[in-house]
Amino acid sequence: MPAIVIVGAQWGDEGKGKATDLLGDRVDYVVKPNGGNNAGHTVVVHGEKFELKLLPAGILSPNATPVIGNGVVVNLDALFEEIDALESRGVDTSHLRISANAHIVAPFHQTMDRVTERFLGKRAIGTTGRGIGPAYMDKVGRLGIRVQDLFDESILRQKVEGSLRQKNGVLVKLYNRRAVEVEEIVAGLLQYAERIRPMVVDTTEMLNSALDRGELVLMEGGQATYLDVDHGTYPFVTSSNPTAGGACTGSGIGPTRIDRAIGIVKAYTTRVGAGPFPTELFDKWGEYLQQKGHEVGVNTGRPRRCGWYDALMIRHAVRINGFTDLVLTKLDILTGLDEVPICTAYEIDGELHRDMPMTQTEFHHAKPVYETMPGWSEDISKARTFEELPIEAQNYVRRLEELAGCRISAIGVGPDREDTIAVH
Ligand code: 2SA
Ligand code: GDP
Ligand code: MG
Repeated sequence: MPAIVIVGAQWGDEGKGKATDLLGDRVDYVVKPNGGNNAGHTVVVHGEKFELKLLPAGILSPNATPVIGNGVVVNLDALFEEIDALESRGVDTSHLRISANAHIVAPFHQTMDRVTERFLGKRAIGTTGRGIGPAYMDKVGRLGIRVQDLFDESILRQKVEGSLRQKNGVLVKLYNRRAVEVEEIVAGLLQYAERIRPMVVDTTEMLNSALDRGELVLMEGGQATYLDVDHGTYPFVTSSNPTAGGACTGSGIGPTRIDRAIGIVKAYTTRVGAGPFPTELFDKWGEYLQQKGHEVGVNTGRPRRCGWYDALMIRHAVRINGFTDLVLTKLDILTGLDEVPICTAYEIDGELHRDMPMTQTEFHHAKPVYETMPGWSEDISKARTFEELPIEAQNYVRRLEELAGCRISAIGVGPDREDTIAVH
């Protein structure tokens, strides 16, 4: 059996957690390949709501092994807080496995994240403040601390010293902060060493052996295509590669073993944090989507910016990720609109563009050009087949499919596991 990748096709919060949870019963492993506790997935299982941050949504599927891959950055306080909270609700987390090569987000990464954002002022990225960027900077800068370093105190101390030498200079001189003590950090990290030890394995070996045995591995990308540090709206992005290719490096599964790449697409668009957003709405319709869609950040509680569906972004995401199919979520939120606008082109400095522009400057100047489709008013939340949808909703989905150049294989009509239409 092959591997499957799930990727957000917009700016995140498309409902990847629900899609993963839905497939969870049919897969043997659910791997998180990138990101950290900046993610936020809300999964509703038979009316019970779970909010996951660092852990893969697969933690809720008793038959699947959840895995934190090598590409993830792990905040140990956040990890155990989340594990304890789930255990107290009766969720068994004992099957969680963590890559020895995953990097650690130390408290000083969080400090660096927050002071950098403050320093940037109006140019701030609007990060989640979880230290994700600075942890990835240390990884790429070869100053990072890895999970395996928790088992070698002398190496851990050397690494913390190395990382802090550089950071304390910046913190003290540039930001007028007190220096961070090496021993305080080392002690803080070491307190988790014995608790994490049984969970730490060579995850790449474990996953590839599972694939050899014919088992099914699902990779659950964090964040989304337009938050990708290479393909997103740079610099308003996260510091990892949430696109399908990133799932390979973040898990150690080669591209030839992946058989399906599923793009998760919301029936409209949302974004948290700063950065360009051509279809953003500042009128009552933005407010309507925000309220009706409950568009609030799972992690930080920030209201999400809302706008209409952007077909150019999705078509480009289909290409970058090589999507085999799309899951369209939150179609139910559009119920009750007389007309549903779809952005099918941009006007940029007086010129019409039917594809994503090459530069960020152009994207910042892009004004959406809409076509409108007739809306529907019937409640669709109980629909379980495509044919049960009102004809206007069917036409909207078909039009999105045509514009994306990729088939829509499932449609979300509500937050619960069951509120899904499989399209045949
Ligand atoms: P960071 O913290 O360095 O990754 O922030 C950089 C940008 O990436 C965005 N980002 C996100 N966007 C949407 N959802 C995310 N997760 C949470 C959720 C967000 C929350 O699922 O609701 O609770 O606010 C997420 N994580 C990172 C971020 O907004 C910056 O634009
Ligand atoms: P993720 O980060 O991509 O996993 O998405 P989030 O969990 O941050 O945000 C998606 C939100 O939409 C969650 O609150 C889900 O419960 C909810 N959701 C997912 N699919 C649907 C759907 O089809 N309809 C409705 N109404 N809500 C949905
Ligand atoms: Mg989310």
